[in-house]
Amino acid sequence: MKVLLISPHFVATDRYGKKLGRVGTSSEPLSLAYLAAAIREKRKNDDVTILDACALNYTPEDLKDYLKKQKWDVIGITMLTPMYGKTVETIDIIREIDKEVKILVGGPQPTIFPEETLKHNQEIDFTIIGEGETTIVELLNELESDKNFSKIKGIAFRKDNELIRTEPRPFTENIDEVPIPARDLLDMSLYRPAPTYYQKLPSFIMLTSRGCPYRCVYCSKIAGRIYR
Ligand code: B12
Ligand code: SF4
Repeated sequence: MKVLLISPHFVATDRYGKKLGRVGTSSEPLSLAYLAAAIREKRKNDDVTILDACALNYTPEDLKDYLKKQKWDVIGITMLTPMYGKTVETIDIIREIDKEVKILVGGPQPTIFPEETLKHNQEIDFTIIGEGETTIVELLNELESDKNFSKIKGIAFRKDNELIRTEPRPFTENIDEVPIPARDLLDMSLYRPAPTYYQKLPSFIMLTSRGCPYRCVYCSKIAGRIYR
């Protein structure tokens, strides 16, 4: 299968405003790099690509041109709540060009609001709840075979106009089992931390744990309460 993973055009000025945007960090989309690595490890015949529309500063026209160049079977998008508008814009562009491609959306926003995200966006086929490495592999397997999506843990989808939410996906207990993010699919020269955070480039983000036991009220706690 040809799988495209997109990080929407949600740039530093969208996050920090015009003045601070110039010094805002630009970091690799770790979520997508983890997913790509899992797909490559478990589904050796797939062709997986990451499009970081944010780091590449893609306008809607650039995205259209990119999507017109080849046909994809599945497009996965990562979505934080503040990038809701940019994600919907991305989905609309995809659908304008390809009515058939399966669209999956994962990340904090669909993890917190899986049914609502589907309900308000008819073009999304699946929302992914929680960690995606195993879920995306199982979903690709099922899209290619029986299409019995109800058995896949950690997703929501539409069936006969009804919204179905499957059993929760347990967190990966031993995160050493998660493959190293596929940074080779990204142009790492595009990324840099905030100015006072580095001495030399290139730089990359390394995640050494998942989960947190604390209870800060503003935190989405999407990686669970257990420190792994
Ligand atoms: C490290 C981190 C950062 C780093 C690096 C982020 C990066 N490059 O990936 C920095 C400091 C740059 C950062 C910036 C921001 N962050 Co931040 N960040 C985190 C943190 C601590 C870990 C994220 C992470 O890398 N996790 C590891 C990866 C593997 O997990 P993941 O991203 O969740 O992806 C997994 C699943 O969600 C799922 N998934 C994700 N996308 C997709 C897509 C598909 C198709 C599928 C199938 C699955 C899937 O599968 C992935 C693999 O398991 C989280 C808190 C947390 N504990 O999760 C906050 C968090 C994600 N950040 C948050 C926010 C708000 C931001 C900013 C918007 C802040 C700002 N105002 O600028 C920016 C946005 C930057 C951007 N464009 O992504 C919020 C999001 C809240 C929300 N409701 O959306 C979080 C949840 C913290 C919080 N407040 O609760 N962040
Ligand atoms: S903000 Fe979230 S991840 Fe950070 S210490 Fe608080 S509860 Fe833990």
